[in-house]
Amino acid sequence: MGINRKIQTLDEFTIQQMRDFPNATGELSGLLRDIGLAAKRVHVEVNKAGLVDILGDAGTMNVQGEEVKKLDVFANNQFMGVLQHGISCAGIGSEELDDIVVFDDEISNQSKYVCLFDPLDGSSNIDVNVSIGTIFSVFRRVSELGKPATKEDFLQKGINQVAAGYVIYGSSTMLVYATRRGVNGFTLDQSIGEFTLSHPDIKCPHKGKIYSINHGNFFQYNEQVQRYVDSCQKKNKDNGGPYTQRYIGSMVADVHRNLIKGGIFMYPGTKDKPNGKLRLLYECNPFAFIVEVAGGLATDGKQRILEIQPTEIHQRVPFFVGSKLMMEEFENTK
Ligand code: AHM
Repeated sequence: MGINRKIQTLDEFTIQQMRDFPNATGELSGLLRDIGLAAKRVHVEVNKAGLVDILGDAGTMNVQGEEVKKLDVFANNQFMGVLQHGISCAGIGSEELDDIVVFDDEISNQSKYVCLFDPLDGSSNIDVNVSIGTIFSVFRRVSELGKPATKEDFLQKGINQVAAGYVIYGSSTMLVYATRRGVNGFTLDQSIGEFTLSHPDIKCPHKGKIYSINHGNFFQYNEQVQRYVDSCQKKNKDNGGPYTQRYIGSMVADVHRNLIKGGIFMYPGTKDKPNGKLRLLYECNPFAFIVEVAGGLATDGKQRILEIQPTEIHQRVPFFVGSKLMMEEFENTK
């Protein structure tokens, strides 16, 4: 994968892609533009987080019973705000909100898409200056156009995603998104305030040398996971090991690195929490889609993430995602 020197902005790129489809309405380009705008606003706040009183707790718990940080609230409001005021989204689901929000107005009811997002993933890392991110997922509605969106629009299998992506607020800010046609990465050029195409047509290497897992929970994992983690630490004739362990604890950064360099990321269930920690709709589905389009695989340890029929918007699943051959090594570990 080369770095593209010819500058193409996110808008130019999505419009160019749209031109290949004579019947395209431009709604998806509009939605991605809205997401890009919210991401730029969050980028600004993340970068000055150490300077202003935006760190620390907002003093409330989110629906998962976790502490909500102030930047989480800000990011949630930004993404919800741009999508509500845009013309491409009929409603949203957010990790931070109890329930879906349907934008029940004349224009939004005509919109083809709904969007699910985790506005600021890895928020426990905010106050220690570690990369954090936004994750999003876009579905075409199954409900009737012209009427308000319904819960069924959000409770679709991941395989139905039209687009999915993430923004990483790291050493630079990047927006990466996938459609069925490919995965492309855009780096924020601060001099012009635009995301510009820097990583065209990202492919996940079939094999890598990185495994990412919270080792602290090792004895809480099932035997298959324990054996696989053991094997990652050993050399055998096939694996070219031992592998390198890398775990930031900020999923966007961990999966982004493994997507580019090759690797496997695991957040298994534990004895106490058999479904793990990560949410199917806001975290696992979008990353499963992105990594699969890039040539990798994603499962819950038993079945493909993208085939899971969600039953509720905040459900959690164990998550294994990464390079194809490493995922197969894991699946073949008994
Ligand atoms: P958050 O929703 O509180 O931000 O938690 C999600 C994050 C992921 O980014 C990361 O992969 C995981 O939690 C790390 O969890 P743990 O500290 O249990 O390993």
